[in-house]
Amino acid sequence: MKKVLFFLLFIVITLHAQDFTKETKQQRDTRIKWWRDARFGLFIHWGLYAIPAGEWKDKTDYGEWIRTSAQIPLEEYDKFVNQFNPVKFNAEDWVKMAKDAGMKYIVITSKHHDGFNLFDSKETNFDVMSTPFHRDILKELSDACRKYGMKMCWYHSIMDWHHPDYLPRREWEKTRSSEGADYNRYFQYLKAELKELLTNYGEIGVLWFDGEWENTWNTKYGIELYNYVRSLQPNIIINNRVGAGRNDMEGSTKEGEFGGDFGTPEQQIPATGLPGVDWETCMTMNDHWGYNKNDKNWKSTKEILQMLADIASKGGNYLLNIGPTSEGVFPQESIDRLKAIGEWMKVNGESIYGTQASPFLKLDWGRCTKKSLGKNTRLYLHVFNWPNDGKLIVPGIFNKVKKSYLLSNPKKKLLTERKEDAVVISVPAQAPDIINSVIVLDVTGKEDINNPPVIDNSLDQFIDKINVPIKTDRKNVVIRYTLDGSTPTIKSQIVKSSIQLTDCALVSARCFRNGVPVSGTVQATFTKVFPIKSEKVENLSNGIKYFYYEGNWDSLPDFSSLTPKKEGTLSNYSLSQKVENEYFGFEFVGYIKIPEDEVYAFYTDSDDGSKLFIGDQLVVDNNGLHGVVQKKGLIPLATGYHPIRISYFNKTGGLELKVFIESNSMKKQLITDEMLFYVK
Ligand code: H79
Repeated sequence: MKKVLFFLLFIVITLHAQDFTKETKQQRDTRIKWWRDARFGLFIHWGLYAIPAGEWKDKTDYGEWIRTSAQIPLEEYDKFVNQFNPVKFNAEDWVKMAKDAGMKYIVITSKHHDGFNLFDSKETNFDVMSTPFHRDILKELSDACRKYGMKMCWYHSIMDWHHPDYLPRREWEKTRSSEGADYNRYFQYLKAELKELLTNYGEIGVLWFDGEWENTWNTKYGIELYNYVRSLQPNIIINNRVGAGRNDMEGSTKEGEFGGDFGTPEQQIPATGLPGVDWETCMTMNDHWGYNKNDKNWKSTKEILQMLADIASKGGNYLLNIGPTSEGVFPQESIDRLKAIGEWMKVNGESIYGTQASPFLKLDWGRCTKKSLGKNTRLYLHVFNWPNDGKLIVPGIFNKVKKSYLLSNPKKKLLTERKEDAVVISVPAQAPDIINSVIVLDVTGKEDINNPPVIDNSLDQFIDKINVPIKTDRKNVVIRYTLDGSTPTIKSQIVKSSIQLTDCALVSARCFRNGVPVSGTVQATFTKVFPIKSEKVENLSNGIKYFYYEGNWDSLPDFSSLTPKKEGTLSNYSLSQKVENEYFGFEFVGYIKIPEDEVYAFYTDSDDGSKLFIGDQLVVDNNGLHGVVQKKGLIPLATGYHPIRISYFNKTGGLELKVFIESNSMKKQLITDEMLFYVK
């Protein structure tokens, strides 16, 4: 009896696999802390593509994508396996160089899109053990990382141009049949490889997925993989490319989509960070990820270090790439840059590690990072442009200064004085560092910066009235406002979280404390409009008409001049009626039922382009050849039925179409079946 109970218990436990996507904020903060503190890591793109080194036939601009970009047949690419012999590879050298540069983690390509594995995998022969080198590179690297206190992390591609079960095939691979290929079996292979990577190499810091954008991958696989990886290493950190909802190279996760643990901007730094999420910018030192022997377009040490400060000032991490050669060494230009970066980090690392984003909206001379010192605050002023007159002006800060000094010379205190809402620091005539001199400014209490309040003008038109939220996160201030464009004074009305407008207005808002203004003024315009009349239509049924077209377009064609290949009705707009996976378009035509007189915002998320019309008016123009992009437009509508037309086209790559509606009194939501009608 006991045995049976234990067996049942075992079943219950195994069936109830843990859902790691549900954890408390505290659990998450604890897990991610080391990564947030680290701020700086090394990306390594290394594999068979290092052998051609970017050259194929008469072209020299290839990188790690060479197998697909140069359309190299599988059998021919496979020959690199017999040539891969990086005899100069020394794991400890690599780890020491990263460490001396101030990097805290290394992310290396356990497998890139070409499907080649840099480790000893029992799941495939397409791995390093089949090469003349015959050494488990990832074992040597992970041992070296452990020895030097570096976090070892894997980049593992979901897309795989080699595995027979991976789908789809490349469009140009006409002779590589996909008969018998089974994507679910590929998914099992992916998991089996990850099991090796997460059990044979000790503790792994990050799993960095990529190549998730093809049609075959979806959120369900993503969440399963996320949970699988964390079930093997509960504390591991996983990027958002495990899911299926990334905003292209901008790297944020689309609204409502599964986004793993952090966003992944690629080759770019988001203007104001990624609000509310952890993120990491990955970037090449020249123009290629994998080794390209002709690419001499190296970023300077100055550019790299200023980007590091810029990223830290926006609360992100920097993952800087190196593409080692087929001999197993870093390019000399990369080594030189690591060294120079290390020299700066030795003096100034404190201003990067464990810091938080800048409280200032903008600083003319550089950037700022921040640390909490109990009740007080330390600001690191990253000065890119040293003042000519020996006076560094820190604008709009109300805190009392405790002390200030150069990070390169902590013993010598710098003089500071208050000039109205600015602190002026007396600095030496010469910049201590021509790239970025860091000044510490310790102040009393939490930072109190003169940032203006924020007026929510996401809907800036209305019919009868509108509630406009106006907010600040500053303590002990009141917000005062005017509606006529004049600057708010101590006599102006006070905002209580939002204001109500019943007429056109130019809203101005400003923070006050103890009867004096303590911020600049922010303004936004709101316009009162008339709703567009609805139409009287009869014989309506729920649903929408669709017209399906085929063609090779770079932007939306005039569908009215084309003949549809197929047409019919559906309960909602959907791409399900397509015949081809590429080169097609749709028009959805019907009526939308509007619940009340209001200004409505419509959004389309589409890959590639789309447009949304209400009546004859183009409301959302999201045209063009692109990955998933969201565009928005406003229109005032009266209660009742309005003609709606949604046009969409796809050339190649991913496919997606989503349409949202929102108003002052309706939360943003997908258009539902109940809202759509067509004339029978
Ligand atoms: O590993 C490096 C690159 O090989 C890889 N990511 C970095 C870290 C990379 N893969 N693709 N790209 C970079 C750029 C390709 C973008 C596109 Fe797309 C793929 C354009 C169309 C398909 C992603 C998905 C952007 C739009 C849809």
